[in-house]
Amino acid sequence: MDLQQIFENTVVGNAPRVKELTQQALAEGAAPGEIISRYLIPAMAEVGDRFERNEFYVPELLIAARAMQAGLAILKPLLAESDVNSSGKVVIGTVKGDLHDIGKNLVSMMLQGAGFEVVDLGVDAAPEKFVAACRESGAQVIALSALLTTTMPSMKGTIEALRAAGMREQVRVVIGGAPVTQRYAEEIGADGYAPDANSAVRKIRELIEG
Ligand code: B1M
Repeated sequence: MDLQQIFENTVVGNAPRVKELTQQALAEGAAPGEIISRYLIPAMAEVGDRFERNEFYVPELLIAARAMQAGLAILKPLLAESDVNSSGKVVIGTVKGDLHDIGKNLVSMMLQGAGFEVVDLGVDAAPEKFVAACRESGAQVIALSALLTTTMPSMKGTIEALRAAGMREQVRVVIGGAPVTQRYAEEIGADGYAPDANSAVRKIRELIEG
């Protein structure tokens, strides 16, 4: 089959077709990681470009995102199968006020695939929720995702909440998301920044291994 069809059907938001094509691609031997990095992620980048050019509006973004999730839902268990032994515990979430979760879900999946235990708080997660989840789970790392410039300050808020709870020394904080940069991580006192899902896994492993 022509794997490019996965890209094309994701861009136009045809979720049932993306599901079908993803299943077919796997049956024909395509690697789950390749389907994600070569077709699903570039499709969302294309959708973002069309949005910026005023060729797509919010409804198109939404249906494209649903189509991508349809593919990811099939791929997720396969990534988790490559699990070895637990590499550590991570609390992940999209920060308060922010509803974007595709990138965060990818990072979560890659972490699970790399053998981490992941507590996923979903979207719109307040600083106190991260602190409580860390306390309950004993996680060594918090991974924060933000896609909006207006929600980035909640990353700083989460670090402050950790400090106020007396937990800053035990928990490392890594941040990511399209508008986030290494410079911003340094500015707010985060322990690391990751531009994509693979580097998030690398960075978190580095921090846990010390
Ligand atoms: Co929104 N949106 N959106 N959106 N949306 C953006 C982010 C935007 C850049 C579009 C644009 O204007 N060009 C813009 C933000 C502008 C800004 O702040 N500077 C924007 C806007 C404005 C909005 C609304 C305000 C629109 C409106 O309502 N008027 C609204 C806000 C809602 C809210 O959150 N409160 C909104 C809504 C939505 C939808 C609901 C329609 C939908 C989200 C659906 C969903 O997530 N379930 C949506 C989408 C799909 C997008 C774009 C098109 C795509 C985002 C995406 O999923 N990318 C986006 C434009 C763009 O990014 N080009 C846009 C694919 C994903 C794989 O990449 O999330 O970057 P990404 O994740 C990467 C890395 O960043 C990194 O790894 C991932 C994998 O490589 N990463 C991490 C992410 N999190 C990490 C955490 C880590 C480490 C790495 O932890 C350590």
